[in-house]
Amino acid sequence: MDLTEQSHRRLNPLTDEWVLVSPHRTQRPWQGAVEAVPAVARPQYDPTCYLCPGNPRAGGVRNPQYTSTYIFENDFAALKKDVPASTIDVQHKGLLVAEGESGICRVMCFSPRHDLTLSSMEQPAIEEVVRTWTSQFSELARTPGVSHVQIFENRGEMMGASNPHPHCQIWATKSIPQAPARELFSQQNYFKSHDSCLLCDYLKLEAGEQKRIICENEGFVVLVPFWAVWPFEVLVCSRRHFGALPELNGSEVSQLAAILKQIVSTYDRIFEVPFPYSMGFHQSPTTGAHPEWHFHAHFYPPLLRSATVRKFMVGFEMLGTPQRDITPELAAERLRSLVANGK
Ligand code: H2U
Ligand code: ZN
Repeated sequence: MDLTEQSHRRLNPLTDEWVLVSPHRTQRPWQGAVEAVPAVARPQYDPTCYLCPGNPRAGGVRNPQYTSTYIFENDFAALKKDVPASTIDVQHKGLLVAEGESGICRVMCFSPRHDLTLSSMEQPAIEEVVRTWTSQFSELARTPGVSHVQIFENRGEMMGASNPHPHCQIWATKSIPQAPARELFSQQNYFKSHDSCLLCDYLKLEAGEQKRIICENEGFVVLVPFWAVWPFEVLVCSRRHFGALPELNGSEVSQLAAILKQIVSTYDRIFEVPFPYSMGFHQSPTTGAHPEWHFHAHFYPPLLRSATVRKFMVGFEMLGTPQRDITPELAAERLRSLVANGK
């Protein structure tokens, strides 16, 4: 079988899900939706922005004149702290089941500057972002009733970001959400059966093959995973085996900041626009011991052919299995060429 020409499916060993790859299909004509190209120039301060320093938020609270990162409890939190942990199973048939889910939702501004992004921020400022993520993770991990902390960023209107001010969200939950729960299951099984870590072993294979690696530094590797679903999806993996941000050493804080800036800047060069994406860290659950868990981040960007044509997860993707045309190897080649050119 030729993975560069023939249709095939690939297994994601982290989630135990399959992706259909159709390399021969990239030439098909496109007459579908064209998304608007987002405006580029933004002011350093926007008086109407609810995240800028000194401005009132939608809930009425006024932001302080913050000068670095800034955290607040989400005014429209999806999860509340005081929810009873009870389970309902209507008529006990296992068909109408519900469970109380409590949690904490915070918003974190990366910078007081309205016009910056992770790609345009200076290295020391991004290191401060990494340190704030770390202290938030530690604090929430210690909070009773929290089993998992999800840090994620929606960037760009296309990904549903409500505001261009550089920010992310942090949701701490009582239960482990679905995506990390699947990864936990796979990593635990692999750890038990191989007596080694799934992602450590995977990184070794990728280091040998090289063709999916985009950029790397002493602490981290960025690659298009063999099983990537989104056209330019990447996985950021620590080289060292550890589970969560508080285990980063001083140089790894700088290396993580540097690699994040590098991958986001590379993304911005693909179509010469601020590249939309949803990204997030997958870290070990905050209860119990997790020797199997390997710290990583996923970037899921929707763009496919140009700044205006996005990949839709519809039809067969919704009803069957996710599908991609451009191979992960070709996507990696394209991204890699932009890292090299763009320095
Ligand atoms: P997103 O851009 O990823 O949607 O994140 C912005 C979050 O900010 C969103 O969850 C919250 C929204 O509820 N928010 C506030 O907490 N206060 C506000 O004044 C507006 C938006
Ligand atoms: Zn702002």
